[in-house]
Amino acid sequence: PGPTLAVVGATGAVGSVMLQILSQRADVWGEIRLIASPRSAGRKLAVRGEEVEVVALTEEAFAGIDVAMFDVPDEVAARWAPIAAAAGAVVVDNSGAFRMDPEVPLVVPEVNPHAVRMRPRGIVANPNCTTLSMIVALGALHAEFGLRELVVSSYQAVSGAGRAGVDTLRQQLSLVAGTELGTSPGDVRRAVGDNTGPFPEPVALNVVPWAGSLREDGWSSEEMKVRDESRKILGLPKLPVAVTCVRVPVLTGHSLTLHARFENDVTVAKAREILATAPGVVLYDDPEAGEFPTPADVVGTDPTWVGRVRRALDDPTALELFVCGDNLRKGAALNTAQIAEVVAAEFS
Ligand code: 2RA
Repeated sequence: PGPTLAVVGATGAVGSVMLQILSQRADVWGEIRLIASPRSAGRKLAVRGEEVEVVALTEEAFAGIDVAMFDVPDEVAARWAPIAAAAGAVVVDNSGAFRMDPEVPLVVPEVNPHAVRMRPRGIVANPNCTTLSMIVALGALHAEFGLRELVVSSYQAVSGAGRAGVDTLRQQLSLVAGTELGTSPGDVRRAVGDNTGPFPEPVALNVVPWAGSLREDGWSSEEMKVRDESRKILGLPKLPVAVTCVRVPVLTGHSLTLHARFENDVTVAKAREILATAPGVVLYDDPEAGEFPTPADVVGTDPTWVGRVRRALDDPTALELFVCGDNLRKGAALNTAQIAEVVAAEFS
């Protein structure tokens, strides 16, 4: 049998997608153990067509585990990932707790798979979903053209904020559907009430230029993550990156517009060739036919979708792109599973 795998946080929004992904991909695992908070212990969840009982998160739960995936809040990962690593597991962590630790590699298998092996703490980090929704396409272009500057705007789905984000949008939509709301200042806000869930403003019939928490000088934590993580994954520690993160009324599927400036002049033909052949990327770009990716069409799929590829009007070294991907799959569970599979290959 293959190495043993623990899924920590099996009952959460990403954990549920992880169980689907583990059931769909080529099975490289021996035992799969499902771990969650004591509250969820005893529940039975389906993985690989079998019902598996969830066990409580304790030190003993990691006995005999080779690889442990973590899909839990930052503070839970910060406490428990080192415990799992000390018990002998290689941890693949999807929280923000270790991503910028210099002793923890931040890995996207299509971009920097070799980094997996440099893990002195026994922990490998999975990037944030917003970074992940663009980085495979961007990494492919960087490998050919040499990235010099990046300007990003995100259009982030509510499931990035977990089950609470999804519940909030659904509830708000039910309050505004079929009304005349959205025609006078503040009418949507009054209709949905003060409880805006994990978002600072109503998200139904709206866009909210905010994700995460406040950092220095007015930047949001999400914006800093996109910048810091892109630099680390691409190995470009000084890359100039400007980011604005925006939440939109989409359930699942993060989209981003990119302005990427490269070392030399670029052509759209070459960029299209790269994107059409890069593993994990689908080029879907035919403006004459009105074809470009949208979150409603790409939700539930694995690739990074790219459309609207143009050369910048005023800079022959820059490209403009629209990218779109499932923030719960490639943006979280799928990339974690891919990293874990790279680690699993070390056991054979
Ligand atoms: C979000 N990126 O979309 C965050 C979650 N990791 O809110």
